[in-house]
Amino acid sequence: MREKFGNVVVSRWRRSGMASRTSLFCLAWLGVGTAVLVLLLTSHTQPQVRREKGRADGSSSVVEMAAPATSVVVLDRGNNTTCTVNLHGATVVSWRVNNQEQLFVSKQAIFDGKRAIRGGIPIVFPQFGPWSTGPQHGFARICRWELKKPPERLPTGDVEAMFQLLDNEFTRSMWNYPFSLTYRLILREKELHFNISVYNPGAETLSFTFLLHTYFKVPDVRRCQITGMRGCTYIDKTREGTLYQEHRDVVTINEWTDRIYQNTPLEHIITNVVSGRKMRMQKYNLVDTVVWNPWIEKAKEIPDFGEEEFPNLVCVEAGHVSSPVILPPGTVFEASQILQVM
Ligand code: TA6
Repeated sequence: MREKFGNVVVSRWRRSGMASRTSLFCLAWLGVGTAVLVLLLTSHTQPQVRREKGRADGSSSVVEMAAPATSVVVLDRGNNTTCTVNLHGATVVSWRVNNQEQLFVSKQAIFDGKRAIRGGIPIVFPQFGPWSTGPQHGFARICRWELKKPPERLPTGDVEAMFQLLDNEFTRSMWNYPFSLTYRLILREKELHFNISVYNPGAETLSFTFLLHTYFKVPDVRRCQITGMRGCTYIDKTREGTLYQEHRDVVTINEWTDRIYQNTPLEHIITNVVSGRKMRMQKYNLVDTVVWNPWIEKAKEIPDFGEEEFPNLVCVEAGHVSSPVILPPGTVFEASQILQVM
């Protein structure tokens, strides 16, 4: 810009050049300063979260926490109906139906990517209970699973996602067999569907037990009733594993309860779950049902569990545990569970 200042013009330019270089310099520093400020601000308000872009239809988001210990996958069906899965154990840590949480997760639960998560739906495989070559309830609930298929909205409006665990050095150090464990979840309006398949790609027959260790959130476990156990035999782990037969139409819980009901029917109804509603559990190829509540004394022995929390959960766990699944080479074990809020 030529202005009639003689060399001033130049200098303005120059000055203006100088001025513009100085202001550019300041602007640049201002920019850097602002960026740092924003970074600082955002890093404090939402620590440790980097949200990857969700699908256009909003059916999903993958949230990666800074520590690789915790990655969660959110299936979002809309209408405040979501299912959140932690890749640590492919543990469902939340199932909200119209914004009502259906699952119990302890306030003392530890998310360190090492321990099993105390609550939600941990997956028990390949060993239910104490294990000579590995941790109680097996390694599936303490392994990091792969997100095989990110959440996708189906033509029905439901949202589906798939998770997978393959044998690795860690699993083979306890159970030296190749396997492929796949877990497909479908989030429906008032239902959550679980489809499990275990494939044996190896040359030897596999023998394992499997269970979905579901922690249902309840206002007061003393008011819950569980149907479908009448006539079934059960192993009572509170009485040295003695075998008994259930004579009641509905099972109620008013003390430490830890029972493996054998050959149970395909369906159970649990009453007085969240907001007094009923929960239907339907299961296929999961022949047993474990019922557990640690009550007062046992609750004190569990480090990642609040002593006062025992009234607010009931574990009703569909599984194949009282006898092992025998899986010859090249074959697949398939099982499923449907939870429905009634
Ligand atoms: O499924 C019931 C049960 O086997 C109980 O015996 C109790 O040990 C519970 O599981 C919790 O086990 P965990 O290994 O998660 O502490």
